[in-house]
Amino acid sequence: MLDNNRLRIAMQKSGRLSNETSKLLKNCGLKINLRQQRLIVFAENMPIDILRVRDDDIPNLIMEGVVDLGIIGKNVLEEEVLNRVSKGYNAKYIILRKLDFGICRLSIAIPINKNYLGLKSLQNTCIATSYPNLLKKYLHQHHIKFKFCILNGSVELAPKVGLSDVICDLVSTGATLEANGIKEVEVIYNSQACLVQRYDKISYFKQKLINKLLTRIKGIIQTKTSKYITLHISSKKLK
Ligand code: PRT
Ligand code: ZN
Repeated sequence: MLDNNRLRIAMQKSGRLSNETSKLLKNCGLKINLRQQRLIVFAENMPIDILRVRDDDIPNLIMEGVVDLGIIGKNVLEEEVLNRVSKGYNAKYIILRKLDFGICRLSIAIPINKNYLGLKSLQNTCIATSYPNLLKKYLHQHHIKFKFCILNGSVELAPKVGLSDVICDLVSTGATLEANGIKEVEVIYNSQACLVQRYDKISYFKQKLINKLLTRIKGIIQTKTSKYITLHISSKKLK
């Protein structure tokens, strides 16, 4: 059984967010060895335990109060929030900070040789996606009725195999769409990795530790986006 007095942080075990997340935690001063296959890693120099899981599990771990913090793409978080709300489950959380990595967008895309005639042309189409809730929210706001077929990966394959001409998937550079003869026509959600805290009451001790981590994270992000400039001038020109 894990010690409840230690802060618990969930991170993606292996995937697009894991390298940046472990770099961030290490730059915060945590002494952790993430090279092992262990699913729980104990920081040696701070009362912090790291849970290494699939990214899709992080929102539930936060909203069920199993972990105190999680580092997760906003796309996965919001998709699960919408899912939980539709089932009547609690879906509360606090975003502490955007982390400036894992930047991507959820977009609707169609084959390159098809004309795009606006959102209305998607009426009654079938759209392949791994994000049915985000897609439903966006299209319902625009009064578009549609069907979706869920694919949990390789969504770009859908038009090639005749599953559906329209897809809705994450895009970062756009290279995957291009390589598969597909073009982006609507951006429906912008995302990046975020530090998320569980909503319910947290002990004073843990909150102090979270605040300390947050101050360090702010510093790390600021240094990443700033440049130090040194220049020499004569003292006469100093003013
Ligand atoms: O195994 P696990 O379930 O933990 O991981 P996963 O395979 O579900 O997710 P993973 O590691 O692929 O992505 C984790 C998170 O990274 C996503 O939820 C996003 O928040 C973020 N992210 C940032 C991306 C991308 N960029 C991205 N480009 N996630 C996926 N992609 C995929 C996209 O689905 C498409 O297939 O990359 C392809 C497009 O990339 P470009 O550069 O060619 O446009
Ligand atoms: Zn996943």
